[in-house]
Amino acid sequence: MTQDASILFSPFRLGDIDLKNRTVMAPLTRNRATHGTDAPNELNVEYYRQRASAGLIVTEATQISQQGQGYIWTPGIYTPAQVEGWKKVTDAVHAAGGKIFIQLWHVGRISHVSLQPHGAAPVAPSAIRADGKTFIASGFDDLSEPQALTVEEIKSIVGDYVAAAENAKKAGFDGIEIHAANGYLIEQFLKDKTNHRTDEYGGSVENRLRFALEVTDAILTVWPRERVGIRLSPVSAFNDISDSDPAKVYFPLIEKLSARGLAYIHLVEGTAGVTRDDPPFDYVGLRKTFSGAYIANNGYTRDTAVEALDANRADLIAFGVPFIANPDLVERLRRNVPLNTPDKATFYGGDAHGYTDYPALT
Ligand code: 8OZ
Repeated sequence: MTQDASILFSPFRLGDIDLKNRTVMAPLTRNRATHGTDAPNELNVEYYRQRASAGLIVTEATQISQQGQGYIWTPGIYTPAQVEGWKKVTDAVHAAGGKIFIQLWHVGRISHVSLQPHGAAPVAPSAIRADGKTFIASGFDDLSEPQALTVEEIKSIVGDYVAAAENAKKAGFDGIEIHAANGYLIEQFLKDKTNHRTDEYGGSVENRLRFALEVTDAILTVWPRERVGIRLSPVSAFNDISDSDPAKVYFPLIEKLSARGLAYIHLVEGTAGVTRDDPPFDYVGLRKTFSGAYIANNGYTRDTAVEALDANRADLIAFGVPFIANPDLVERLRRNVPLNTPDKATFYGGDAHGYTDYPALT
């Protein structure tokens, strides 16, 4: 039986941008920026150019400062060389008819002293070490013990987001995705396992939302609301994080983001690559609470994507791993033909192998 999948290939107006189809290339960390400068290079240009048939590309998570970095060879957007590198990426994607948002990232406690300015401790809402490892020059090592941010330091990080947002404009991006998911800094403020503060940034839900909303409002001083989205993962356990009552945090957050008129919320449903429905969460309710578009992510296939769009549970579907292995994913989904097999060994770091050499259909 052939399913009518046409909805997946139908156009969609996101904010004030016309997307040519309902697929989104999810943000994917690949650790292939230029060693030493963390600037995008010609290989990265080719990788994104190959994938420009997505309705929207969201770039790999991109640090707003050196302090915001947690893994080696991830790109930044805080130096002129990085802006120049990204400009080549956006030019290539636009020339190929695509649209591209940059995902702005601060890892908070998910980092290592060897990646931090002057070997300092990583920063976090509270001085609680994450149980986990990161990828540094010498291989995998334990995440470092973070130091709790002062209020002054929090304000300074908000300033780093503004500078990064301005750089993103110079680099020619179509918009910004705020990375507030997967256990990184913004989520560390949102969730109570990682936020034990007793000042205005911790304790009550209102206080735990404060940092996310300050970052959002700061970015909205640089970009129009139609060009700003946010990625969230209410129940994700990735990076040793949890909240005792996620609905109590995420419904008020979405109400506030909706009032600001953001273009979209991008939901990691469940824990990326692990589970979609454990624990359960009312994503449909969240979608109804929000005025803008809803991008669904995590383990969608052609069939489940079409099903979610047909049932009006999502406006757009973000595919991650399938876009790693299939530069022409959209065409393969359209023709309903087999996908290339992803090679996990080449996901993080390395060269063109497993990056730009996955074959397209002929
Ligand atoms: C996998 C490896 C490193 C980083 C995320 C930025 O989960 C990431 C990431 C994923 O959002």
